[in-house]
Amino acid sequence: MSKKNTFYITSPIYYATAAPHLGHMYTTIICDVVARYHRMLGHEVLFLTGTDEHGSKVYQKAQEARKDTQAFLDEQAAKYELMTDVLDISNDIFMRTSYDWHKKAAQEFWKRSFEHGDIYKKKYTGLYCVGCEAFKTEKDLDEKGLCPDHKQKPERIEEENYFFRLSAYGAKLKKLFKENPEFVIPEGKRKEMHALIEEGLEDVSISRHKSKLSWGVEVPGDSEQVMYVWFDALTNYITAAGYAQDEKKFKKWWPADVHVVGKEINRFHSLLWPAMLISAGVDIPKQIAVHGWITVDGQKMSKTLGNVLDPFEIVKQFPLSAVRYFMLREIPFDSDGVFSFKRLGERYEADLANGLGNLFYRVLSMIEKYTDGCIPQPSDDAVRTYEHVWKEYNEGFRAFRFDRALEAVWALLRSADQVINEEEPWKLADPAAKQEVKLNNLLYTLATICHHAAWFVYPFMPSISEAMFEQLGLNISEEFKHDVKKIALKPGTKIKKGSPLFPRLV
Ligand code: ME8
Repeated sequence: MSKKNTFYITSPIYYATAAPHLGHMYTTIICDVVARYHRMLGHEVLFLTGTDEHGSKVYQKAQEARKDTQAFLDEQAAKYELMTDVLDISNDIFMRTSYDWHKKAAQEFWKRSFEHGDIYKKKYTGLYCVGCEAFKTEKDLDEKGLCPDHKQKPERIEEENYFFRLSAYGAKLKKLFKENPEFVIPEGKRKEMHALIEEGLEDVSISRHKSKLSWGVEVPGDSEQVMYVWFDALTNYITAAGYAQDEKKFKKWWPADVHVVGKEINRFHSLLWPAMLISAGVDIPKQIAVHGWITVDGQKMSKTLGNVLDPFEIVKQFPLSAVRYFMLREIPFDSDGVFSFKRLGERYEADLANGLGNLFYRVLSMIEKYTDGCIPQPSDDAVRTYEHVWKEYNEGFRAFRFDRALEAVWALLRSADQVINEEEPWKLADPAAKQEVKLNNLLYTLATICHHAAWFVYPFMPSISEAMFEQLGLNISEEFKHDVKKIALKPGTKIKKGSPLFPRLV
């Protein structure tokens, strides 16, 4: 974590070729959860998402749609922006690479790398997969000569292009990986990148002749060429932070704390991007966090394959909070995973309605009934800070293992259910039992667990967390002014029990 108390997180910027799908939703939710976690801890956060609006794929799609390219992009980008609203995404910036200020900054960056001697021109013949927006070698293709991810035959391209001297950065990247073992997480993904460095890196083509592709950022000093889409797209992360426009802002936010990406674009972020930055004399980001794929029948869900689920439809069928929770609880960050409505329904019932929702409702009902709707005064000095849970929760976040962070919280919730079953507060509440002190201590403990749970679930389910604070008689924005280590419920606080957090689905 940054010592500056700031935290800059980015999602990939998505190709504005078609409407967003579940894969984009997944990454964007992950970033939102991390951004909200840091804000909850009192850090100042910059969270970037957006759209990638250059390159062959975008251009071809606009042509197919028989639309003016920019008008087509405006329509597509609007869908991604709408996704951020519908999913309650708290991004600070929605970046579009067709913005003029981005183009200027990308050109400035190119010049720095050019001046450093890392950009040169040469004649080239290669196989280009439009789906990946990347050149392929024969060994990257399957037995039928198709790109294994997109099931498409790459185009043979022959032209004179600018190249970036990636081959010169093997030793520097090796050093970077050695000195920063967590530069790429999880470890398996770091090892894959390390193996590529060991195999030897080749220079990469970073421009296209305008006669072949005109839709891109013009190469400075050469009006016949446009930048290769990845060169332009990667620089969005610095331009959004103020590069070449606002020194003060840039100093505040850069280097980014983490770029979150899917595994198919790991190599662009973990190898090409750091090399480009070193070349241009800019600091490299602190971490690349690489997640697995949501698959359908064992294949990546993708626009090109056409096997996609629509985020807007999903949240019509299930409450948004449940979907956000489910995706991060069900699919471990480092694995591929399947999205199934059946599993979502099961987790809704078990973890949310019967788990968190039921416990919360039970505890507040008992406080209403036995202590006049006020948080009771405990008589003991039992420790109720749940440090062990916070530790596992924080470790889960550090490793991007949200499933583990949530499991630690749900273990706490289960322990609360168990205490209720063992101590039977309804018996303690019988005046004849003369157990008022014990009852107050128990209810205070249970309320405190609910209070901590409201914090814990905030990044995942912000509106549920807000409702929990409110029903506990608190206010979320006042709460978040407190240091998380010192949170405590004030005895005497009047609760405001409301309707169940997770109503039964019909
Ligand atoms: O690659 N499972 O854009 P893109 C999980 N513009 N995540 C998935 C997914 C799936 N099935 N499908 C997509 C690009 N994603 C470039 C990025 S960044 C400078 C430029 C998510 O529209 C995942 O994060 O193809 C993946 O890396 C990203 O969407 C790719 O989106």
